[in-house]
Amino acid sequence: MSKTIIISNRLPLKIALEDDKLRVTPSVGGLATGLKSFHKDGDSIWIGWSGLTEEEIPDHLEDEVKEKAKAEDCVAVNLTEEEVDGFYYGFSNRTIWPLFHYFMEYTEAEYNFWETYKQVNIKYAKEVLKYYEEGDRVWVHDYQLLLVPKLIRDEEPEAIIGFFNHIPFPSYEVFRTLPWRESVLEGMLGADLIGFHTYDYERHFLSSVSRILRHQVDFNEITLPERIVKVDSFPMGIDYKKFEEAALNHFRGSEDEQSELQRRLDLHLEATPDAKLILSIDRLDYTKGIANRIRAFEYFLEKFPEFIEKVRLVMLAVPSRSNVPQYQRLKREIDELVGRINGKFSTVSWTPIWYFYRSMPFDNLIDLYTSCDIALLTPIRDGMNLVAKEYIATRTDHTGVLILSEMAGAAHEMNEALIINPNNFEQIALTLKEAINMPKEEQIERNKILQKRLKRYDVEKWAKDFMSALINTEDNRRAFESI
Ligand code: ADQ
Repeated sequence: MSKTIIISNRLPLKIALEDDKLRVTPSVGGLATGLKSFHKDGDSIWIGWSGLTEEEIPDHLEDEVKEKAKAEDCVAVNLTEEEVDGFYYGFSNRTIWPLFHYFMEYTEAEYNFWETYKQVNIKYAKEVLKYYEEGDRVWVHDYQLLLVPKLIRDEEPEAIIGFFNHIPFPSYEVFRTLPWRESVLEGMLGADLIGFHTYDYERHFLSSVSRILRHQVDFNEITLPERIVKVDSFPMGIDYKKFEEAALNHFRGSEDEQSELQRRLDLHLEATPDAKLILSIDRLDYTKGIANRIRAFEYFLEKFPEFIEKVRLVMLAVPSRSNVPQYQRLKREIDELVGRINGKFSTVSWTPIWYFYRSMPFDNLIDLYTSCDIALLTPIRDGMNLVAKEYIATRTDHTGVLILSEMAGAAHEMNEALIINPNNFEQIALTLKEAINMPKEEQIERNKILQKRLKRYDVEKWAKDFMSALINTEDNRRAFESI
């Protein structure tokens, strides 16, 4: 029977070494949380890196790493420290990530990064080829593995290969600045189907293919000499039921079962019953607009001092890529901004910002989603943004207001949210005021529409849509061969 081979940089589980023992935890991040349910339910194996470098794994635990991965239908790719540096922290996160998010001033064109990226992509492709059998479908994910589709195609010309890009694809004018632009496009074109979150990213990609490689592009099909590649948008959904169910259970739980975080949130609500909690959750990343958000919040408190002691920004930032200099600088900037604003506005009984810099267990995420009246998500650029969708899914009484940046892919599907430009502090301040004063009936009306849509287009539907489009490309191939 044929299977699906999922391949991504990281596995959905993270293996760490503690006191000479292996500890397995779920991976955090959009791709892992989104695809996990598809992987669990279907006949698939998942190939990716476990999080431990070759140097970190003691010889006597090598087999155990493989077994731990296998127990979850996963295969761990071994990477050395040097490979992780050049491939992951280097080319992926210092070249492609900033470039694709329009942070050109952060984009480094380092030849050594590119060389390691190529080598590591070959390593991933080889691992896939070990498990590939005729009739299998291969689904490659994200910007760390842009060359893998072609590397597999070169060895298995008949393979059915899909590629999904989880981050934006930039406009041609930005993409063309990449020294290795041809190789990157050719790598992706090894796939039969290339998916993006939005129509805009799809158009940008097609325009780069036609202008850089000069291939014929008709609507959303690219004609190569030997086959046709289909390009389409598949906006990724969330595991809606999981979030809805978790929120419902949360309200059913007794006081004894409450987390410390929930007790603190409840204390806040008791002490200031008419105060509003404003939530933000992101990986600590410059694309997420965290510093902008804090500055906009400062502007809001200055412009509308009547809200002092009446609002609180609850900000969860998950540590991410802390080896990359820009992330270290951003961390310092945020620490300083939070300190300055708390110092400037705090009263004896109130601090404007509660800031958590850590990863939190799932239950605590639910505590936050269900307790906060407003979610303020202000990315400067974001492929999709699943947090926006998760917040809405947990609002089981349909209240709550989502303020969302127009730069997030999710904004295309969430028109009923309050959409803002993350660079416009004036607009953010006015929108925060609007959100605080929004009547319950209006909140309910907006959220019911959003919930209906998110429930229908959940992650399962997303994966199924992508897979059926991938299977349909076989027809394309037959049609092409008969010409
Ligand atoms: P990310 O940049 O990681 O994903 P996002 O889509 O918001 O961004 O996903 C974050 C995920 O991590 C959410 O599912 C959230 O629940 C989870 N998470 C956040 N904080 C957590 C914490 N403290 N503990 C546990 N889990 C936490 C990339 C792209 C996005 C795109 C996704 C999916 O950058 O634009 O939406 O992939 O394609």
